[in-house]
Amino acid sequence: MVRPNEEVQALLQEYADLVLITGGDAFKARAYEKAARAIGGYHADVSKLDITGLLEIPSVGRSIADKVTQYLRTGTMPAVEEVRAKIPAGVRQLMAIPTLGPRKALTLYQDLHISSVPELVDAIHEERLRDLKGFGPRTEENILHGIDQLRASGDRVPVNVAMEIAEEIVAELSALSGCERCAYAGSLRRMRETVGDVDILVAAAVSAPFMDTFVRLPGTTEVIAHGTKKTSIRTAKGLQIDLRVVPPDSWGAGLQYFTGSKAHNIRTREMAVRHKLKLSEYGLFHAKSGKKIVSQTEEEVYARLGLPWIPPTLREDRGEIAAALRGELPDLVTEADIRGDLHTHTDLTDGLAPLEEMVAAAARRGLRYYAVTDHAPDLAMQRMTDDKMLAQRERVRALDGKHRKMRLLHGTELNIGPDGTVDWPEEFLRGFDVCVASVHSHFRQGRDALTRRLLTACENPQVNIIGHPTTRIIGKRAALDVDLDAVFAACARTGTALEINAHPDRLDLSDEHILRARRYGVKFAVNTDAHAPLHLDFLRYGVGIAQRGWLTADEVINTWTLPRLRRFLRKENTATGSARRSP
Ligand code: DGT
Ligand code: CA
Ligand code: CA
Ligand code: ZN
Repeated sequence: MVRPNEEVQALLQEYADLVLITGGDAFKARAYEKAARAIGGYHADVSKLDITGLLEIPSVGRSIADKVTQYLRTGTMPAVEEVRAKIPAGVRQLMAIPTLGPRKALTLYQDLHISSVPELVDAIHEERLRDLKGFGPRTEENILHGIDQLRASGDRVPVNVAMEIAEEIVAELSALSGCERCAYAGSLRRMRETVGDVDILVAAAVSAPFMDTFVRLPGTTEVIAHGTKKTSIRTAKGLQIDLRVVPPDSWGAGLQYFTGSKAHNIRTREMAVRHKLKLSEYGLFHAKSGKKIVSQTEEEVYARLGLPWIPPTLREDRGEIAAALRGELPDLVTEADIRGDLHTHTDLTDGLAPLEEMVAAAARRGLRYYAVTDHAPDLAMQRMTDDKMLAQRERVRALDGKHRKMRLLHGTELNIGPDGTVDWPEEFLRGFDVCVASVHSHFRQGRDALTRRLLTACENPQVNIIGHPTTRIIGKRAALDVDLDAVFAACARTGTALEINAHPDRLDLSDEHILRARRYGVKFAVNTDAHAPLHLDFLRYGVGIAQRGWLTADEVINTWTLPRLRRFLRKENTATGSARRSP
């Protein structure tokens, strides 16, 4: 079930890690890392490409293409095996700890023979790291914090990984005869940012054919339980999938029950009790007589409890029942509401595809506007210059209008420097249609400095959107330690939008931060931050998180018409609205 592209990506990424950890050439490691990402994001199945086809993938040169061919033919990549043999697997795990890079991991292994996370924790508690060069009490604290984060994300998988597998299985099971309904439920249907296990529900009179097909799916590596009501399997990546088959008549009650969350279900069950009813996965029953009242659809179940249907993304017991009772459920933003993407990259910086390809892919998705926002020069490794940026602008302008229904905006992703200033002077910035500004360095300045830094960016009349505002990488890097309430207030006051970065590794802002920010009247932008055409598909996860933050379309600037968006981008009628962008 894993795409060959992802297999190859993981292998090349591992190779890059191993090169770094063995003190190898950093340039070489970067080349492999780039190729890994390029292959992971490539539209065609690599296992169907010959050497010429492979060489057409950006960042893939002869030597990498040869290694990939070898792997696809034989199932192993000798270069990887060779370095693997030199380094225990546990040392690679050390590298995965946030804040602990390959160099430190190698030092720990060579000097203290530490080759696993538990060994590292022991060594810290015994203060054995103190004598190493470059390790102080602060480093220890950071490492322990990093280990906590790693554990907190535990065995949960990113929502997109779970979604791809779930959709394949739903398609397989839906094709079987006797399948009346089939859907995924649980945290995946609620679009949580990570998923513990996938829950799939089928409505059918006879369950055996579904259970049997399920355990025989090519991605199944372990059968945990095989029953008539519930069967659980594990995939190669360790993800558990539960399949439940319910009688067709119980579909609505089953879907409501297995969608959860548990906390939401406790509320609905309590409401049932107050109505002298009993709610289970089989239906809503009279408490006394046991007579079934409704069970076929979710709508019926909610209606009989005196509630409108509640969208799954709201079912977290965060006030949705009370809002529903008052008739005040938000009219949630949907993927169809999104008219444009305001944060995307091309191969002019670290994107994988040329401008024309990105734009064509966006047009195919039916977007009405699309902003190209490559990295600004202070992110030194991207080697941006004024001339390159202006030349790109010419290309964007020339391309604008070629896709009948979609307009192009030229923008940039600025770097918010340690003092809050950005890459270019105001005059140069005025030439852009839209500026995203993000923190890409100096993550640990301390709370006051970081807060001031973000406030300064908001006050900048040319900054329209704060990109991935907390810079967290799920399971890898913690959110910035910053006074978010001050930032939210500043965004509202200055007409600066907060990004909801849709990349499944980021989903930044998170749902909880969105809930807090919206109380300040902040506007949001749900952006993909696409570095390849395939990444445009991440939009759905950004919209999922926006829904979990209770957002309506009106609060999301990229659902607006282009004229309304352009007025917002001028930052007029706000505290900093003095300097206008050129028309
Ligand atoms: P996850 O898998 O940790 O990401 O979160 P969920 O919400 O998918 O949780 P899961 O898979 O344990 O259970 C699926 C749904 O089943 C859950 O959202 C609500 C429903 N459920 C209701 N009551 C219970 C209960 O007592 N035990 C379990 N296991 N599930 C329950
Ligand atoms: Ca689940
Ligand atoms: Ca489950
Ligand atoms: Zn960025």
